[in-house]
Amino acid sequence: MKILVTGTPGVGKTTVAKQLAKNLGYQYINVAEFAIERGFTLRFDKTLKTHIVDVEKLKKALGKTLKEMDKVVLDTHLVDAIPSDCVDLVIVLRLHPRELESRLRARNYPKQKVMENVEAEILDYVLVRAVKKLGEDLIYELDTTGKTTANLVNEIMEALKKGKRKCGTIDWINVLEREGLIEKYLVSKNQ
Ligand code: DAT
Repeated sequence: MKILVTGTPGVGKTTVAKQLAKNLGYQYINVAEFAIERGFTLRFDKTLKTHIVDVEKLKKALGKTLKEMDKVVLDTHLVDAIPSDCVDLVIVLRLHPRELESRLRARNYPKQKVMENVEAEILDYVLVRAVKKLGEDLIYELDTTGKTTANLVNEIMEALKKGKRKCGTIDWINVLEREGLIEKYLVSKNQ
């Protein structure tokens, strides 16, 4: 079984993926580290303080590595770098945009990077990429808001055991509208 844990940066992928791998006795691959260690980066974006990854090179190398592995948990927001025939289950972690914003601020991310990631979470960006690239049938989408890592890992183990899949159940736009927060996040800064 090969499990991908994905989601917008800051939702808790690394924390959950490491604990899940530990509980299952699986190997763990942090795809960002894998890419940097092998030099699959094109440049460093100083404004966003982030490495721009050569997705095609990374995908090829990951494909090779994953073919030789059986029990592994992978962690990345770069769904496009995952070869489609190489994973059996895709966990898409979601987080309330307000909580995501405060976590990314706490990480001292540049303001632009915080807002881009919060908008991506609101607009289901990673989920949509995962559906398109890997297929809805592999996806288990999980709202992490207010849940502990232990809770989340238990829920994933349960989904694994029962073969449960879940996709398209989270609608942040609706939630933000109800909470009166939609304009804070989605109204153009020029208005
Ligand atoms: P990601 O790998 O998606 O970027 P992370 O695992 O590095 O995310 O976690 C981002 C931050 O959030 C980090 O400071 C730890 C914290 N965090 C992770 N899971 C959490 C949880 N279930 N509840 C509260 N905080 C959590």
